[in-house]
Amino acid sequence: MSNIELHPAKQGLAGRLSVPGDKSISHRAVIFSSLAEGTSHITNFLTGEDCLRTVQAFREFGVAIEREDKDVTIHGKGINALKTPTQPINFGNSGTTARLLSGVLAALPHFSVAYGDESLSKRPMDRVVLPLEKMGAQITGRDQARLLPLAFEGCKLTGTTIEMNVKSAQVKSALLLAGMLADGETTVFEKGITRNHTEMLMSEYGIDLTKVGQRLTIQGNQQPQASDLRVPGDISSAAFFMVAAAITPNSSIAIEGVGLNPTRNGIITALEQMGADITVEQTDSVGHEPVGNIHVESSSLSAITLKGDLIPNLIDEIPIIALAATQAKGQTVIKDAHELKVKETNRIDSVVTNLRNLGADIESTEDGMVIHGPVQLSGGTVNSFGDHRIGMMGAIASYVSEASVEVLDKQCINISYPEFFEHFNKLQKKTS
Ligand code: SPQ
Repeated sequence: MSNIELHPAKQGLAGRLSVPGDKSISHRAVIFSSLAEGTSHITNFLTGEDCLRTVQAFREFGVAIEREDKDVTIHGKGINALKTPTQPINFGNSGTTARLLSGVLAALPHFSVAYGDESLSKRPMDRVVLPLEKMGAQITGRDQARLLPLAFEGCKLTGTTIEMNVKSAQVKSALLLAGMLADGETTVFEKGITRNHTEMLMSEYGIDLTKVGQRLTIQGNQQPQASDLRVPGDISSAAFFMVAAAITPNSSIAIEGVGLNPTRNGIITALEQMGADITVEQTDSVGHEPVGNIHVESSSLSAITLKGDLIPNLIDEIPIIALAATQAKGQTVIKDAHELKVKETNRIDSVVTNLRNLGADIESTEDGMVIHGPVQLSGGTVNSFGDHRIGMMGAIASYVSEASVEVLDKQCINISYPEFFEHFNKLQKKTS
């Protein structure tokens, strides 16, 4: 385990940066390109460990994938050319690989076995296994297939109608992928709006999908066609430095080329509601994804209440929003966020424990947390518990703490943001 000691940013933050490619889109681009017919080129691919798990999974199915840093070339030969993996597939720490590929593995005519690391082995898989079983999937696994490892018999699925009981883009995506490979028609009723990158990419790769309100319908036996794609910067990574600039005095930063998909931009809404000095300018679109630049200055923040439909739109940003709330005036309430309990860690517990250790006034609730601010954080130790977003929250807290912050197990940040510490150092103004 490697730790790092980080010091307050006494002079403030300044500069411009481009955050790495979007994690959700990078996973999905590999999935569609690997199932496609033809050669696909993906640029600005996220080289974080999670996305490399998805790459490795398709290599086990015999797909030829070349990678040179952030450029990935995938030589798809179509669904029928995939080969049966000869060994168990390691999904590592990646919930997205585990959930989305369950939809694919269940529907392909191949036997496969998948497992994950200690954290992923605790995360619920029944949310995908049960609806896939309704389509005829044959999946066995630990604790009645509630947990990894799972074994997929691999058989032809039959489309059906599924009403989702959890607001989850991973479950929706698993079912749409299974539906694309099944016989007949699959209809998925979403419980609420969640990130829609799977739907956007289906259209890029030539897959027909219809969406009417919360109802998604896909015809089976569709073969994706190769496509070239540039992955936008990840707004979930940008969020750490957006909050950093807002809470650190004497700061002004710009983050360029960030994906601004309306199902992912809740962090912008939250910071605007808190009164942050933030400007967003859309410059481009890649495929169906809007992209732009975000400029943030030091701000005087006020408390807010976050709840309901906004929660899925900023679910991965809640740790860093909680840090922002420690610097905001008043009582911030975050509710309807039970899903935080089944992430890489229980993120209600890991956020509250760590921010409290740094001196924050924060309590957990059954479905979120309550934070009183502003509080001068003292510094101390942040245990990432192996969760990348908790590690990054701790690192950003050091900018505004009185003394240094030691982040334990810093290498977990490579899961989603390999350049994090490079950017972290680059933005700090040096003493003149
Ligand atoms: O892949 P993983 O480990 O589940 O990653 C996380 C993250 O913080 O990076 C969650 F822990 O993001 C999920 C996100 O919470 C990525 C995701 C996706 O790409 O579809 C969707 C969200 O999960 P869910 O369960 O709400 O669909």
